[in-house]
This record gives sequence, structure tokens and C-alpha cells, in this order.
Amino acid sequence: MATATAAQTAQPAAESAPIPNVSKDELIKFYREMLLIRRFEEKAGQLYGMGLIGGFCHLYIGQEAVVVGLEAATEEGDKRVTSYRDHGHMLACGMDARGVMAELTGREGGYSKGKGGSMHMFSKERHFYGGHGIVAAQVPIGAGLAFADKYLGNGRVTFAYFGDGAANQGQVYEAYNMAQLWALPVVFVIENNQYAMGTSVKRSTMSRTYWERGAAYGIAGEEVDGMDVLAVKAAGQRAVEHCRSGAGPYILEVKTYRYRGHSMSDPAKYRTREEVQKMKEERDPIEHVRSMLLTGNHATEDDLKAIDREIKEIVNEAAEFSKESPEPDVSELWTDIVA
Ligand SMILES: Cc1ncc(C[n+]2csc(CCOP(=O)(O)OP(=O)(O)O)c2C)c(N)n1
Ligand SMILES: [Mg+2]
Repeated sequence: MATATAAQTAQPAAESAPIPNVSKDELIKFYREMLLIRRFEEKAGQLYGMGLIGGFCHLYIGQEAVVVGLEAATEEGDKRVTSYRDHGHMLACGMDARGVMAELTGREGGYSKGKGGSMHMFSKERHFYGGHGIVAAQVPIGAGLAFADKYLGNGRVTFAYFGDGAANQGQVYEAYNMAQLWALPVVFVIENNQYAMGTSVKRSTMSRTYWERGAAYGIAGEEVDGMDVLAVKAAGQRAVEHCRSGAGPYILEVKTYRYRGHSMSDPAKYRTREEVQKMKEERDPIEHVRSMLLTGNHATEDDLKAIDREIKEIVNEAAEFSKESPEPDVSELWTDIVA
């Protein structure tokens, strides 16, 4: 993730009011990181509309506080694996916006050399293990990554992210069982955005406190307000501490909301516009931090405008790169293929 400059050094006009458990710098960092994801996703939506991105494309707008809060609880070397709704996770763990965008446009400069697209990117350097299109497939993979770390005794923790829909899949519970049996250092993160494609949680299960299902395997967990980045970070720290202490896995059910459709093709018939509007107006995670920064006198409107400009610049540059980067050479057809 790019580092803050102008806004972090700018002095707020009045004396600033302390906010529990967070410094001004961290609050500004959260603002920048969430804004980067949002602007990146908006740009991806535009490029998709222009026909520059093909195939599937699932935007993370509305859910930014989940991954930004949890990344703040990680240490270098910790791992992450997620679903197809993955652009935010990549940006939050420090992958380059240009490489992500160029992968979306199917270009050589992309993280998978333009051959993977939105759902299939990886970064060994940033310990990002994808990007998985098969619902819940990443959950046992996350347990496997944690198994390797436990075996190596390296103290690392894996974050395995999945949705409320994925949480109804059988392989999740097989992974829970083994993870607890072997005390694997994995945080299972259920990003409960209330919908699985067009199906609301109310229509898919009678057991809607997803994190409590871990109790059947003896796994500890909790529910978290996913629109509050500070609450997410605090829960992430509890989860990581649990895992690093050798106590085994932990489940975080993070209550969140996606503003856009499931993917770029979504009839949007399963919820009302008013429902989405209400969430945007009352619970927006970026507005929440923005308001804390302003009311606590940690930043001025001008400081935040400067950050907005910086982020816009990063995203525009990524978009330019993703258009200019050439398409992969035909010779790449047969590289990186498992036959
Ligand atoms: C095994 C499998 N079944 C069905 C699908 C089709 N599918 C793609 S996304 C999705 C919904 C998943 O919803 P959720 O887990 O809540 O994640 P969200 O999209 O809300 O992030 C479905 C059914 C799939 N990709 N893989
Ligand atoms: Mg969902």
C-alpha cells in the first residue's frame, strides 16, 4: 500500500480529541486504504462498462472495513486467501494497484500475466494465495496453509475469508473439524454481506449466527460490526492472539454489506434500492472514519481532499497501465499450466 504523505504531516487546526485505541496516523491510514479500495473498484466498474475488462468481476464496495481492519491485525509473513471478491484483499495486503488492474484487463503486466483475470491472482511476496472462483474452496486451502505454518513452527497465522453463502458448504465444516483437531493457526473470516448472489441469508438458512456453528467443533469466535474498521481491527487482534498462542482456529463473523450487485451482471431484484441507500447513508465505513477524523480534529477537509487526490492519482495511473500493458504473448499459452 502506498504511504501517506501530505495529510499525515498536515496539522489540524484545533486540538484533537483522542479516540480510544487508535492514533491519528492509524485513522488516516485506514481512511486511505479503504478509499483506495473504493476508488479502485469504481474504476474497475468503469473499465468493465467500457469493455476493457471481460469475464467475471465482483466488486468489494461497501465491505472495505473488513479487510482493512483485519490486515491491521496481521504481521509480516501472515497469509491470506479469499474468494472471487478479491481486489480489496489484494490492495489491502500491499499488492500493487497497477498489477491488479492490469490483470483485470488481461494484460501482461497483471499479477497472473493477464491469464487469470479478476478471480485468479496470487502474490508469493505478499503471501496472498488467491482469488478462488469455486465457492468455499479457499476454506480448506486456508486450513492447509495454516497446517504448513504449524508444521514449520514459524508462528504465522492464515486468514481464510469466505461469504455467508459459502458458510453453508460442507467443506467449511470439514476444514473446521481438522483445524480444531490439529489446533491450526487459522482465522476463519465469514464476510456476512447478507446475500449470496440473489439469495438473502433469511432464505438460505435457519441458523443465522454463523460464527456459533464453530461451537460444534469447539472453535471460539465472535460477531463483529464490519462497518466499523476499529471494531474489526480489535476483533482481528483477539483472533490472531488466540491463533498465535497455539489455541487453534478462531471464527470471526463480520457483518457487512455490498453496495453493488453480486457481479457486474446482477438484476438487483432481490433487495430494494431503499435498503441499499439506507446502508450507504447510515453505515458507510469510509464516512465513519472520515467523520471521526473531522469531528476529532485529526484532519481538516483540505487534508482529506489531498488524500482523495492522491488516491485518485494512484487509481488513474493503474488504469492507464492496465490499458497500455500489452496482451500476453501467444507463447504464454502453454506456460504456468498444470496438465
Ligand atoms: C461450488 C460453487 N457453487 C456455486 C457457485 C456460483 N456462485 C458464485 S458466487 C455464489 C454466491 C456466494 O455468496 P457468498 O458466499 O455469500 O459470497 P459473496 O458473493 O456475498 O461475497 C455462488 C452460488 C460457485 N462459484 N461455486
Ligand atoms: Mg454473501
